[in-house]
This record gives sequence, C-alpha cells and structure tokens, in this order.
Amino acid sequence: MAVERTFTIIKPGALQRRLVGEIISRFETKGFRILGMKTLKIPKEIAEEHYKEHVGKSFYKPLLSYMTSDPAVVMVLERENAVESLRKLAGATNPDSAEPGTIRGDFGVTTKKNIVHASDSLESAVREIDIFFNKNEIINYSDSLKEWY
Ligand code: 3AN
Repeated sequence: MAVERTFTIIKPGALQRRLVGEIISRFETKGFRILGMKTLKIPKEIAEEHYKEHVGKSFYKPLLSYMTSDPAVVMVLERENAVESLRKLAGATNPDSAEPGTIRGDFGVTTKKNIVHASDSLESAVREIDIFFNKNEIINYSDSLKEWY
C-alpha cells in the first residue's frame, strides 16, 4: 500500500475542551508520522478557501464562524493509506452516527461543532495542505526506531 500524506484540523472545540493530546495520541498510536503541526486562529479567508465546496449550504456560515472563533491545531500526517485510515479514525460526520472507538464517536457532541476535520481524498489532502502549510513547515522523515535497539 502506498505511503500518503493527509491533513487534519483539530477544531476549536477540541482545544476548548482540552482534547488535543487525546486526539494526537490516537493519530500516533495508529502509526501516523507527524510531518507538520501548528496552532493558529484560522483567518476567515483561509476558512473560506478550505470550505469553499460548502458555500451556500445552511451550515456554511455557522461552520465558518466556529472554525474562526478560537484557535485550532492543523497537522500534516503520513502513513500507508493515510487518507482512508484517518477518515476511519475520525468517524462519521454526524457524531450520533459515528461508531464508538472513532474520535467523533467518542468525543463528538454536535455535527455543527464536530471536533476534527480529515481530508476526504488524496486530491483534497494536497489542496488543503497547500492552504495551511508552507513547504518549509513540513518535515519529511522516516522511522529510525530500529537504530535504538
Ligand atoms: P466531513 O468533515 O465529515 O468531511 P463535510 O465535508 O460534509 O464533512 O462537512 C464539513 C463540516 O461541515 C463538517 N465537519 C461539519 O462540521 C459541518 N457539517 C456538515 N454537514 C453538516 C450539517 N448537516 N449540519 C451542520 N454542520 C454540518
């Protein structure tokens, strides 16, 4: 299976609820390498670019307002089959439908303010990483754990 990069936003609600460590821990234990990570208050124009496919939908304005209200953590993650794997880890959009054991299933309370974003395709991942990261903020590396034994 191919090694891929994907993109996640740990959304403002997760920071407010002090869930960031718990969520990152799930990424790591699932074997994702963290290639890039930063905290930022997402500027409105960036949120608009990221969510442009949802312009005009009923939840678009509240979504923008939520995503720009407080800081979020954005990350570039890498592993085999990263896009599908992260979507599974995140769970269904509606937390009531999300399976227990998924991030949204375990911590999500409302669809409107769900707590993580995960790219839905390789194409989206490339686009979204480019929106949020400069090239020099992404560090490419491989696992060197064996050297420690
Ligand atoms: P996902 O994040 O699972 O890919 P999308 O891309 O359909 O889902 O929606 C983007 C975000 O918009 C969701 N994470 C959620 O916060 C919000 N959203 C989607 N559908 C609804 C809805 N029916 N009601 C309220 N908010 C929604």
